[in-house]
Amino acid sequence: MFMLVVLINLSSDFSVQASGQYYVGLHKKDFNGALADCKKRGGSLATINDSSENTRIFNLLKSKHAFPAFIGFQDLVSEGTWVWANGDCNKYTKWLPNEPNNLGGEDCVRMRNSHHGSWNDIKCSTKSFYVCEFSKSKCRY
Ligand SMILES: [Ca+2]
Ligand SMILES: [Ca+2]
Ligand SMILES: [Ca+2]
Repeated sequence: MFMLVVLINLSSDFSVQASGQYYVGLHKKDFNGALADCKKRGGSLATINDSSENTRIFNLLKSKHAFPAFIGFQDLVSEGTWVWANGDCNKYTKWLPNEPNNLGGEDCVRMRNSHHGSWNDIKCSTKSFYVCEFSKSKCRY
């Protein structure tokens, strides 16, 4: 029922995917702004649970020309300890070669349009596209 309400609320928004599981933010925001927008919509920044979900989101972002885009992965609390914004304990990662490198202090993550949607850590203040997800986390810390 809750999901239905979300879908109705978002139905007028041009950037909602038909399935309603994800939402691609096309107005660039920093990480905190992106996360707040996802929560306002009833979800969180996307947690990528496996390679098939990475491919789904990669294809979705490709269709919207929305690279690079924030996902819900960050090491803000403890440098080098990466956690998902929605509390999911998922261990899947898809870092680009030589990433994460924390170059100048990078604690947030964007999916890039290279290496089939691989990830790079980036400064959280970098305004970017972003992808929200509305499904529940599969597990929690
Ligand atoms: Ca997910
Ligand atoms: Ca970092
Ligand atoms: Ca980096």
